[in-house]
Amino acid sequence: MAGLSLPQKALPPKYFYDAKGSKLFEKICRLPEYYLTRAELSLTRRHIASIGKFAGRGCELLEYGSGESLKTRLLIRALRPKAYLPVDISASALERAAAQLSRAFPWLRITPVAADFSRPLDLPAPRHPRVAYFPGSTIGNLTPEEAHGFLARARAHAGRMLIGVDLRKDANLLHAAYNDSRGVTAAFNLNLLDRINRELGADFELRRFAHYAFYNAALGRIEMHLVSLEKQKVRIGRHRFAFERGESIHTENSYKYSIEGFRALAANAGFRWQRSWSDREGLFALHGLTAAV
Ligand code: AVI
Repeated sequence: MAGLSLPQKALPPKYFYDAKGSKLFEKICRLPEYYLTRAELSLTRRHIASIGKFAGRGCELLEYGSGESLKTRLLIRALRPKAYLPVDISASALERAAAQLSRAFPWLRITPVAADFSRPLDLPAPRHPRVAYFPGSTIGNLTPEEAHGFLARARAHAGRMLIGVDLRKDANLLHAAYNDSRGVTAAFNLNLLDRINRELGADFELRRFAHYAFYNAALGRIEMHLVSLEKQKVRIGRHRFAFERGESIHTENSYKYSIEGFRALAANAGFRWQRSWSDREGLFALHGLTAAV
């Protein structure tokens, strides 16, 4: 309600991920235009030995996100962690991931934590050095201030961190990744309204809104919006919201960082940048950080 009452209506992107939204996101990751997942997977495969060396074998692996991905599996195989703690806001995604991973790695102690990692977390005390893993460039969905807060909190959870971040690049490539030809990203964006209808008793008509995504070069971010195609009123429970034709709800930012830009962000939050690994095309980076003393 607060977000929809702002002059520029806005909703936090973490609400995309109900069961349907999480499924749609998995579909996005397999789209030909969405290079992020493939680039991160290929850099992880390419550099797994040196990534493993940086993280250290026998650690506790804390992953922000549900982690059923191939990247997580590669890392688990390379690190042989003593424990694996996936943290995710979506209980359904967390359950699925934990079940699949315990089948693949029966020797692994898995402690799922259902929580919103954009807030302070209550984690079990570590028994071994803890390494935090935050793949997928999800940090890009936070504002730089939120990203600073997140990293500062993560510093208290783990002495080392592996963090996947999308690099700055040609705007056309970025544009295509967030405006895929099959309309999956549009469905992912619009599901937010459907979710509000289902869970909060609202009457958004999805055909009266359109997905809109563009690269804001000045701020180094993709912005996703839902644009009202006509002047209309929408009811959510007892509340009413008016939309002008062309007015939008800002639903997501996806910040892109140069290596230097990310290094500065990490340093301000108390992490020392040690090194980064990249895919052959230089699209995506995985950064290795250590907590500064
Ligand atoms: C999860 N996150 C990193 C994705 C991104 O690229 O910002 C979410 C997404 N939004 C549209 N497509 C994918």
